[in-house]
Amino acid sequence: MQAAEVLDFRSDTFTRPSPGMREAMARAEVGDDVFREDPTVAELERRAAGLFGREAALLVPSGTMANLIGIALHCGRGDEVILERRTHSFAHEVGGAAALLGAVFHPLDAPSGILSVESIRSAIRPADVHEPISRLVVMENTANLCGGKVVDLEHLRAVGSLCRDRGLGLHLDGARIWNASVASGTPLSDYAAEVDSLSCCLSKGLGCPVGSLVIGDEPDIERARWIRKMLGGGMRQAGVLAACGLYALENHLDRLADDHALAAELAEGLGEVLDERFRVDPPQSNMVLVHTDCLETCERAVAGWAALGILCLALSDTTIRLVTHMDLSPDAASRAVARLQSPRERG
Ligand code: TLP
Repeated sequence: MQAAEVLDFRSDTFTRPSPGMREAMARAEVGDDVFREDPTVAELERRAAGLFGREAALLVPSGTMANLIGIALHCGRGDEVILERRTHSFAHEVGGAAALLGAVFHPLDAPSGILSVESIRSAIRPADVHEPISRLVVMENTANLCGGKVVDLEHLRAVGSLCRDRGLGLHLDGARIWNASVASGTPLSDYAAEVDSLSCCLSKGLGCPVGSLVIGDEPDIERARWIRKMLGGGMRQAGVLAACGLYALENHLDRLADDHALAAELAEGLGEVLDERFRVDPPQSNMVLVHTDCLETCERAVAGWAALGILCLALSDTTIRLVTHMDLSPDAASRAVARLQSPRERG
């Protein structure tokens, strides 16, 4: 008997380069990108800057480095970064901005995971010799740890306007800005117009093996190039990676709508088969959050589902995240739900 296919909902970071992408890598023209001699990297950076309607872009190895650079563009030692507690830069980037830049995090709790303009306004410090200087707001779109929520353009615009009025920078962690754009129909350039700097990842829903971009005005991106080198992120024949990015922008962007539809189908199915210990959030993009009544239910569900070949991650003691992506088959949601149908198997 054939083993059941593993349905890997842990993250869209688990996607592997497709055959077409591997061919693009093999064909890529390359050079030493630290010397700015890699034509494929240059093309990707030009293409991305154009897509976002900004002056320049820089390819970096990871979303973590892209955000660190974004923060470094605005903050020196002792400068404060206002962000929601579940923002990736605060929650999942190893405290890098504090450790490496000396920036101070000022995390706020927003019930929805998305900071209101009012909460940012009241978090901005007065000019007082006792207090750190509020320098930067970091927003995330989609907001990962609260279930891939889409920040709408009007809200980002209002935050941007507050930041400009009060002299703060605004950095957008757009690791999944592609998903936000496809889900909301908002052009990437409309989001990018509201922020000083933006990071985005090629290595998540777009299916690339490696790569993120920092996007913004030319002088900032020129500084970003120096910071990248300082962090050890200058890459040599990175055209093989940039070729993946170019391929993904051409072939994998619009199809994110399929991932969103799969997430919606999965959420609906889970809502039907899981019992009252579970509550399923309706997804806004490619993530489904399942809230459980206690730690034990959560742990038993993650382990029990894994035994059924359904892989997912616990985001907290009581929250499970399932992420849809291009390496799942179109029937992955119905197959997962079918496997969970027997009460004994639910965890
Ligand atoms: N997120 C990963 C994990 O680290 C949680 C995931 O599986 O979702 N910003 C956001 C919003 C992210 O979700 C991630 C990765 C990053 C930045 C960091 O990107 P990488 O992993 O390339 O450093």
